[in-house]
Amino acid sequence: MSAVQTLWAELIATTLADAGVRTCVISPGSRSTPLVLALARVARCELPTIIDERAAAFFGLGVARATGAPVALVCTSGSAAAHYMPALVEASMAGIPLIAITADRPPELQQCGATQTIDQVKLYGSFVRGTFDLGAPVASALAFRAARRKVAQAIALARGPHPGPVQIEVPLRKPLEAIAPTTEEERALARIVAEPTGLAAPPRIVADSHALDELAAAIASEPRGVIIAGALPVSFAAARDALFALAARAGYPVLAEAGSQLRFGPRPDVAIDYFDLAIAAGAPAPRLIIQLGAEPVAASWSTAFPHAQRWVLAEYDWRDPDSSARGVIIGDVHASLAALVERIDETRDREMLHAWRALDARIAGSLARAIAAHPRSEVAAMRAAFDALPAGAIVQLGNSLPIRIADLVPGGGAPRTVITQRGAAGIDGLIASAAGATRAGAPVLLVLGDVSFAHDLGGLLAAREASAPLAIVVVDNGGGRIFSGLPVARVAADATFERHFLTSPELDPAAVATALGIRAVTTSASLVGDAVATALAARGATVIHVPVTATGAHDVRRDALESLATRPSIAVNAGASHV
Ligand SMILES: Cc1ncc(C[n+]2csc(CCOP(=O)(O)OP(=O)(O)O)c2C)c(N)n1
Ligand SMILES: [Mg+2]
Repeated sequence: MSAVQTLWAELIATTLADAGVRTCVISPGSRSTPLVLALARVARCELPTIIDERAAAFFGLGVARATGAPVALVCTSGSAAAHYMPALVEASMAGIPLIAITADRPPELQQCGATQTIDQVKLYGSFVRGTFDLGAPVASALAFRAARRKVAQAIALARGPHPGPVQIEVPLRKPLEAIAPTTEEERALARIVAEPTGLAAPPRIVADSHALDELAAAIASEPRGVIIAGALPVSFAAARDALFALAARAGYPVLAEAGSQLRFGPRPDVAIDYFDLAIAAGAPAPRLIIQLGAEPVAASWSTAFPHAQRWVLAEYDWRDPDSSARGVIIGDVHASLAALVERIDETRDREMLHAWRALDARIAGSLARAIAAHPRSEVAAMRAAFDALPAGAIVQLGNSLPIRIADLVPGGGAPRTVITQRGAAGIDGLIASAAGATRAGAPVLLVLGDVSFAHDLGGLLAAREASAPLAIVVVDNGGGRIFSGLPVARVAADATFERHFLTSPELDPAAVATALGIRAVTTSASLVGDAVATALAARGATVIHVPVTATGAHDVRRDALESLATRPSIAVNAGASHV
């Protein structure tokens, strides 16, 4: 029996490691046996192992998102590979380098009714940057070098310039178990396996300097501007100084969401903490907007400032949901910001910045009062959880209300890495991906809703692979309460709304976690801080179930705005917004 396939698998394992893959998430199966044995033998990657491929892929997504490094996934043939899809969709939309390695039956077992055999080539359609089909192992030097080149090429493509997932399709034959080289031909192939992988650094897109000149000129002639930042990758923290320097020079308020990596940590006095409420309360309208990151989640944003000239800075993709941008400047955003700082002078007109900041300060007061009046709301729970974070902890925010409510936590303070899932904005895979984020080496706090928790029960098994403390705070408001703020809540019959939209899972998260051997506690919004502090000091995962009121998030927002409106000075700002 030949050792060619064993060497082929070893070549794949060494190339992954040479090209910067440090984590390879394994799901069990037979067809992938040569790959798994080779990865274990080569021992250059961590090999977290997760039964459910869907959770495995979300786990890998979390590792890649938190570390910025490419992460591989290995599964067997058949429907196993299809379970990677949701995480690959998110990875595609959010630009996360995931390498889906799908083991397959060889060509002679395709299209003949062989078991566990489906058409896997290009299974992920347009959601991968590319598919690299290695073909069945061939005992030739060229075939071996081509396989190494394809793996390296796949990883380079996943890393940039438009990062995202790729598929490596690996047909394998029985016997699948490892065989040692014995012939001279096999020893020659083994020497090829031992060769180093050629360097393949992904290229970087640099913005067009004329476009930056034009934007700089627009900023220089417009003192009434704002910078708005939606969700941005963890690596964007490196661009903070450049962004704040630009804002300070231009005199533009910075409206930064929690997921932008700009909201927490030291920052100059251009930051606006509560811009959603500020807009709703009639903040002065900017005439120029610089927009970065994912589309903002703030309720007031989508209809705000339709007449402003809007410029988008984006790493590699077109981001203009309104199809109204004056300019979309694609390229390394950090470099673009630094280039803009150099191109503009310090403005003396800070009228608008002062107006926004004055309004923001008043909102801080009214919000504090509204939260005090609703101590069992999601907002109170979120603030308490943030207050308990140890230095260096990572926060992951679930979609729906948690990501919105995090914007009601005061900004500044200690720097925080905030992970969000805003590529496709799904409520799926949040537990598994937060467990993956622990592989960055810091404790992770995940805050998610009760429906989102129910959606990822399989992720609780993946949470066993957490390598740092993981606190999973389930904000239980009895269903998907984001829908209560949508028009459907008013037009649908109560029973229809409850059954088809609210979908309260009616389960006890602590009991579910306990059944799976995960530590769990149920506590109140006011005491959640203690539970978070304890969980983030302990090994492994803890589920923290926090029952809150059903309408708290909406109550706090409404009360904060109402108490603002009763103050006379708001009229000044409201008037100014129509200038
Ligand atoms: C995978 C996926 N399925 C469905 C949705 C639609 N969706 C958005 S929010 C939501 C309800 C979330 O409820 P919960 O997690 O309890 O958060 P809450 O609204 O109460 O804050 C649903 C079903 C989605 N975004 N992603
Ligand atoms: Mg809920």
